[in-house]
Amino acid sequence: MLVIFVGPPGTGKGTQSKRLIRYLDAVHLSTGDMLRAEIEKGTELGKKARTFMDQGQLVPCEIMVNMIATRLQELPVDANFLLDGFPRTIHQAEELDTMLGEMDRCIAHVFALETDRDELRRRLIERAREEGRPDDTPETVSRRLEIYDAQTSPLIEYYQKLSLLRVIDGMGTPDEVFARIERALTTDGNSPSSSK
Ligand code: B4P
Repeated sequence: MLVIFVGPPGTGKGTQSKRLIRYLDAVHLSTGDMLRAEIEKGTELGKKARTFMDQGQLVPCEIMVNMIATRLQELPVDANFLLDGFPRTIHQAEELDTMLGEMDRCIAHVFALETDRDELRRRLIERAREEGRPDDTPETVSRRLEIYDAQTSPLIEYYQKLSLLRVIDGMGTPDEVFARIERALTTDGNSPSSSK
């Protein structure tokens, strides 16, 4: 099974992904985590990505598509996997469709996590206080939300047209949000291990 999380920064994609990979026994592919690991290691890719991330910009698509393509090639053919933070543009979604077609895999669900803007800002400012992420400053958060609206939110309609979209209310505690995701999976008739 392949599951994708879409949503604005701070909506809980990473938080819910960690729960869902345990539930589905899936591999977690988080592009944000991959980029932060490259920055931590001081690679050329990390240095380049950092200049975009620190300003709240998306990292160029060719970098992200190559990164995901490499990871997908490394996965066992029948692995359940969860994409967290990819795709973030229509171009990335189309590239993903091509990659999956070549692998003879298809997307089972796209979960769109919806959260109020005030709550998103509150969570990210809180995370800035706790973790000191350089892209969580108030100015950068505003920029990231603008970029989400302009470049990522069109994915909602893209996946709606493909009948893959499941809208999940992202308000409430992480456990409450996860209970909604679990319900959406089970009401669809899919058990965690079905539909490769
Ligand atoms: P990501 O790492 O994907 O970061 P995110 O969108 O900020 O976080 P997420 O929605 O996962 O929030 P989280 O669960 O952590 O991306 C970072 C950057 O990498 C991007 O801005 C971009 O520059 C670059 N990038 C990544 N992928 C890319 C791509 N495909 N193309 C181009 N560029 C790309 O939650 C946030 C906080 O809220 C946490 O502190 C959490 O504890 C808290 N929280 C979560 N759920 C909560 C709840 N229900 N109640 C209270 N708090 C909650």
